[in-house]
Amino acid sequence: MKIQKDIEIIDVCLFLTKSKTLIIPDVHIGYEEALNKQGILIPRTQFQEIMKKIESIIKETINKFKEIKQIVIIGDLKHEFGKISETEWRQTLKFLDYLHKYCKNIVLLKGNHDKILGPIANKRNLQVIEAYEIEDMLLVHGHELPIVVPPKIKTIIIGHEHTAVSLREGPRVEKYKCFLKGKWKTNEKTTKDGKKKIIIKSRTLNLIVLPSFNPLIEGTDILKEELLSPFLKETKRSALKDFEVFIVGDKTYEFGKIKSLLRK
Ligand SMILES: [Mn+2]
Repeated sequence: MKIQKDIEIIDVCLFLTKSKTLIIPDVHIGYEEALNKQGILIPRTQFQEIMKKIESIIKETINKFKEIKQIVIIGDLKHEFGKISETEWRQTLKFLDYLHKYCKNIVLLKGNHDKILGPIANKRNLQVIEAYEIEDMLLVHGHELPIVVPPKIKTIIIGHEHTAVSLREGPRVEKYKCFLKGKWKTNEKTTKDGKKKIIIKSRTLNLIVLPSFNPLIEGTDILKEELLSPFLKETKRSALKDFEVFIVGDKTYEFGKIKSLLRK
């Protein structure tokens, strides 16, 4: 399904059809291990599920669009803060090597969980960067606002928030991952050029938010829970209600605006 001109939703990923770029959101490899360490015992099937999911997404993308020229991992490839466990090393490299079979050009964006992703990236000669520009789009993880948004940028794409929504179906309430699309305003800024004061006026850009990739992380209910990303936190509640919701199920469902979900 198309979320915006030249941007397609493939499961929990986005595909930029012009540059043939696949954007992969928060994979959080090692999440299960971290839960296990906290004493929460769950079967360790997460990585198999992650691999199954990425395989199906890559296949679907190639079927529809023939090739993938570039892959951008939009932050939080791995879960644990601080150190890298042996399992994480192995699984993260396996994940990257799988992607590399289909696409030689992989870009790693830094997430808030990626404090020391560097050593893993070095092993595969990849660079970890803060932000990535493609055409008129700026890709960032979303835990921090960008210091500058270049004038040519019209759309910002982020992950981090793990957006989801709870829907009632008869007596059951089920949580679904979802994409959000809305407007985001940059802050007005004043800088100086010598003695001259320059005011950079506020601009309104398109904002697209991806859900989490990890099957174990359903995410934050955007209708009920507190939002994390400064992109969404700083957007007024009233403006947030105008964001459009795309729900990820057996396929993508266009659900209209947040305010229409609130009435249901
Ligand atoms: Mn994050």
